[in-house]
Amino acid sequence: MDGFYFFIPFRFNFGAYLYSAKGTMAGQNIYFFSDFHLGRPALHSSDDRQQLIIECLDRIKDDASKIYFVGDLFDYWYEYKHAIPIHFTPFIATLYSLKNAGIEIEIFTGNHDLWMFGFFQNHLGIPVHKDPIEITAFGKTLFVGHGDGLGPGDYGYKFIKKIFRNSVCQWLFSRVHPNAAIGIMKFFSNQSRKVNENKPVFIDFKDEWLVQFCESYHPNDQVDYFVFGHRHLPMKYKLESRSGIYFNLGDSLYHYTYGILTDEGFSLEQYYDTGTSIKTNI
Ligand SMILES: [Mn+2]
Repeated sequence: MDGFYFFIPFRFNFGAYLYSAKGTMAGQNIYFFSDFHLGRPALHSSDDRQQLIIECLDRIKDDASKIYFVGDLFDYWYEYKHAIPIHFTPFIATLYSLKNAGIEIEIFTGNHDLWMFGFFQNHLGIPVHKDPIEITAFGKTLFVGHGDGLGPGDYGYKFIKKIFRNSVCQWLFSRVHPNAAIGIMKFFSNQSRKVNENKPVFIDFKDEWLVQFCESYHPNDQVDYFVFGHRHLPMKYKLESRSGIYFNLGDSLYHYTYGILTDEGFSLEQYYDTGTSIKTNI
């Protein structure tokens, strides 16, 4: 037994030595991704994009303490009591290994994947947020959410969201066999290949609903960074009628961008060059 007690601290110390020797101390930084829309073909096929995302997560994991996935990870998602869509298995396996590597993960639902009923929480131990939250880290306050249904306009979607969140509608949909239900969702997702109409168009910051939401957000509430997805356009906008900066995380359809919070503040990065740039007023 003496040997046993001696062996455990020795292993821990040796492990710490190995980590510092490699220069890969446990990560501190907090990462934010949104709008993968897995299942939908865009600049690349969904499977190729899934692979690019997984490679990016593999590169950042050593300096990450936490990763927020800020909505629309899946172009379609429906989970049954005993079944989930199979097409995102590599990404879901990656979430599992990131969790096992000690990285905290939290997911927000988006307007495409709001039907998350417990799979991520119960089988992967990942909290799922359906509404925006405030985060405090590195002395900064962040207001983080997908961004759907915030600000003026978007009335059609705001109505649909009520139906989608209705438990009777969800119960009815659950009676449809997964081969049919997921098959139909996959079919419609693939339709976007024909039109390529989903590429977002930017006109002016003043016309951006999420900018308007941030500008009018409780002026006395301290928020340093507003962080949203949904718009599919990477943006950094210094607010004019209150303090704080609005960031949009962009997407992994056409921009391949993410946000990172370090002790130096929040910034947007691109992990795969598509020749696009971040829209900003600073
Ligand atoms: Mn989206």
